[in-house]
Amino acid sequence: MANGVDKASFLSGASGAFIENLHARFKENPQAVDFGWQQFFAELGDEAEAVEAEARGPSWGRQGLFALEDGELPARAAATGLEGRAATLDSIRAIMMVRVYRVRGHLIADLDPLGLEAREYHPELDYRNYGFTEADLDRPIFIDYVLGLETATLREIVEILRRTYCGTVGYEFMHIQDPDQKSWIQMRIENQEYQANFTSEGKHKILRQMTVAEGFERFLHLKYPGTKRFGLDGSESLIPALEAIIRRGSQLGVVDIELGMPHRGRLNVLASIMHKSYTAMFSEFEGVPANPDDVQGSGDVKYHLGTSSDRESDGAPVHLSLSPNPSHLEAVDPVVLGKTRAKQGQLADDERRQVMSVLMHGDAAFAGQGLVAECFGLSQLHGYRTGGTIHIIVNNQIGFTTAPQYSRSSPYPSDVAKMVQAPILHVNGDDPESVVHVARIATEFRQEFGEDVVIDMFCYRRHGHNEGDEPAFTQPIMYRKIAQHPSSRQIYARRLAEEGSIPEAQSEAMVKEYHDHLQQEFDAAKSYKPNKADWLEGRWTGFTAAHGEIRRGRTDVGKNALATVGKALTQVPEDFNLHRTVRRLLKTKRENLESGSGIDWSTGEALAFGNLLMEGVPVRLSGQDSGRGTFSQRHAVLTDQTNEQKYVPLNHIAPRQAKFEVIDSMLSEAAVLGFEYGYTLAEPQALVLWEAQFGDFANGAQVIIDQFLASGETKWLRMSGLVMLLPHGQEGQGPEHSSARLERYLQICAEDNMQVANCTTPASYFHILRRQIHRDFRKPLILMTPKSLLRHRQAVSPLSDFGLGSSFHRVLWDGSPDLKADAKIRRVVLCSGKVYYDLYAEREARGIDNVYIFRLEQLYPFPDKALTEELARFPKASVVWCQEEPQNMGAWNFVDRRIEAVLAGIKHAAGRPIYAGRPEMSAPAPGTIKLHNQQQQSLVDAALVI
Ligand SMILES: Cc1ncc(C[n+]2csc(CCOP(=O)(O)OP(=O)(O)O)c2C)c(N)n1
Repeated sequence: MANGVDKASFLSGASGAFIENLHARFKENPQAVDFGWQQFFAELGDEAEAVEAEARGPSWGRQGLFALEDGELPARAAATGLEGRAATLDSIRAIMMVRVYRVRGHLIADLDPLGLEAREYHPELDYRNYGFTEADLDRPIFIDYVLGLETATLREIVEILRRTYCGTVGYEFMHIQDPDQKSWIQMRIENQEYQANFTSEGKHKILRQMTVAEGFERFLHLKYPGTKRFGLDGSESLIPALEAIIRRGSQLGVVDIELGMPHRGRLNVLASIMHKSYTAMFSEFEGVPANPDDVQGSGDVKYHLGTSSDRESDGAPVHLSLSPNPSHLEAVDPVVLGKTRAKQGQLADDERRQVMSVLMHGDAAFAGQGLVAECFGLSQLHGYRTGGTIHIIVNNQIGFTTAPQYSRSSPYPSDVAKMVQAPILHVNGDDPESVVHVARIATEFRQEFGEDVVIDMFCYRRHGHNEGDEPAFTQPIMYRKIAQHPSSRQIYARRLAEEGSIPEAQSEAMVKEYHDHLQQEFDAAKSYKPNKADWLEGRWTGFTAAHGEIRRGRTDVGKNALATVGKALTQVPEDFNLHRTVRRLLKTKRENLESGSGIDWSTGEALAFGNLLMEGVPVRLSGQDSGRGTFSQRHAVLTDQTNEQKYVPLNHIAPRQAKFEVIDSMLSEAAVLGFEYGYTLAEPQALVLWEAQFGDFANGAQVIIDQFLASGETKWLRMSGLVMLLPHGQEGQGPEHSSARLERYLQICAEDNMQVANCTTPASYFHILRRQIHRDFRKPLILMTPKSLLRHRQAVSPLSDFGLGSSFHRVLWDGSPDLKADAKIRRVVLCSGKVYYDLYAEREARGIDNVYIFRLEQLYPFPDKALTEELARFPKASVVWCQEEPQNMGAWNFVDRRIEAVLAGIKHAAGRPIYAGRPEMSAPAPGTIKLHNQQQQSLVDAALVI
């Protein structure tokens, strides 16, 4: 600040005492002043003493100011010359200090229940830093209603600031650029009307909640010592915080809260907030599975399970849903957001005030997991916004054994939330009233502004990471402190007794009463049997677990419906100024639809979407650049070339159609895929698709694929009909634009968990998409999608393949009319995806007529029945599996033994398939087109040459 300062003019101002004081501090310790001032004084060198004297100014000036009586200041300040200027400066300096308290007060707030770090002093929060001295403490200063007062003594100002900004709540909100939001928060903090004043009934409620939270953990500790429960011990105030959010939310119109949380305190939340029965929970501790025996699935550990509950808050119904989650910290966040968005759609909650997400986090995970930032990134985007999430960080100041200084580079775990300028409310977990207070502010903020807000609850973890873990191996000092530290409930109960609100005997009776209740439930748990699994309810009523072999569903569509959609696809409003290439594309599309031939991939897709929309099924497609399509193929959103207005043909088919949403997503894979997966959990009646830019990038979302899509149904009895569109194929584009890693998906296929397909025709694609909806169960569909085939002359379908009587086929026959009779076929080539067209072209070029090519349109569930029938036609032919992927990738390792089993089943002479494909490779594709072409040529050669 002092850099470049004109010394003369500066010193002639009335900032003398300020500079004097600063210089004195500089002399004592140069580091104690701002860097700019350090430079300033250093530059002055010997002159400094003289400057100080000059800065002190004429003695009469200061005396005059000190001589003021209370209340005289403003008038005198205005009326006088130098005195007025000095008084004004006092005001400015005091107001500067107020401002700095707003910015930095949290740095010395009493946040840590353990008091591990000395946080009492911060130089910028010292009044001396503003040119005041002790002698000024009782001098009145005109502060012009800042802090609600016209005039106050310095002592009063400091007291108010300390109380407001450095108590058991530390506020971070000055980074917010929106003036309305900032002043709203400031008002909630500074205005006396909004302070946390609890009635005796309110205090009683909080104590009761703390008693339940603590009592539950203690009871489990007693009955199941050393069993993992990831207890809430040390962070019990989470429970009153959640209760406050539910109550205040309900008062402000919330009817549904979607919750997500990690392991810590989950059982407590299940019991205390979700009201899961104690008997059910105790019986799970005894090892009884959570679901009845007749329900399939491998289940999950108890601290991952979710549940939903219908509660009442002051007579108003509130639905709560806690999502099940994997161990992977923060992975559930986008899933919860997607669920919230879907539910908002169902309630037509366009304002997003009725359905709200609440996400709980550990401090280490919040700071460390990139998904948190990705979710903040989604929070205000048009396709993904959910009206603001309340985040609660259960900041127990440790992550497993890792101390905060090793877990993050930022001062607080919450700093990542500043990327969206969320207000951050740090609070001491040992002060449950403050916790409830900030929970209310957070809820009100969310309802008022529809944006994210963070509660960072400082607390501690009484035991090890889990209850069998010894924390003193790594944090002996912290744990010595914790051992001596009374529980949050004890501290609160003592405080209430001291202030005369609730006598000690009463709070002790509360503890005993709750313990006795748990004991009764514990006794009842011995005979408890789960009788009903909580799935296929609500929106899922009428669905059933997948069964049987025939699963085509009715996917065909009548001529008229096809024509109606086709017309809408190729029409734009008269005055809409299309790009000429797009105009040409639409023209060709129209001609093809009219002639009933040459339907390409994107038209097949649009026909699938459009007909679903006409049937009342919403379609939601999100992915990077999905509106236009990565390969300029989709053009689902048309752009007027003069004014950039958008037109979405699929939303103009018929007046009563469902809505088509196509969203160009944020450049994230994990959060967006997680979001869409969450959407499907809440909305089985919509077709939801996520599209990777190239299939290669989907591995950025591997956690969502492994932990949710592949295993969600077996672990948690949660079905999903999500479609993943993954552009895939060897086309010489190098290692990162060639492979969707088909092998990865096939490797995690088991127990009928999902479907993996690689379609070769637009009609096949059309039917497989529609099949997602026209069945009474849901399974994720992993679909390899084409790139060059989007424009391949042969990769087209006649309109009749979409019409009545048509359906999806897991195995497609050879398309050539020029082949020899079955008995003369010497080789059968099995393949999947784009390589079919390479094989076909080469076979034609070479005039080969005794090689038959089958396409496996679906790889899982494996079409063994269809293959059995088809391969039996060629009992003497050799059988080849041809793929363009390297041998250690693609479908080979998956189909190899399955084809062998089919061959064995029909006693086929071939015995087992021969491999024709790329050799094993570490990167999925070569980097040069030359090598690509060589490899492609030789694999096609190997497949065709007998
Ligand atoms: C993605 C991921 N990586 C690692 C782990 C292993 N792990 C489980 S809990 C934990 C520490 C979490 O610390 P924090 O987020 O502060 O929560 P706390 O357990 O302290 O409540 C770790 C590293 C995990 N579950 N998920």
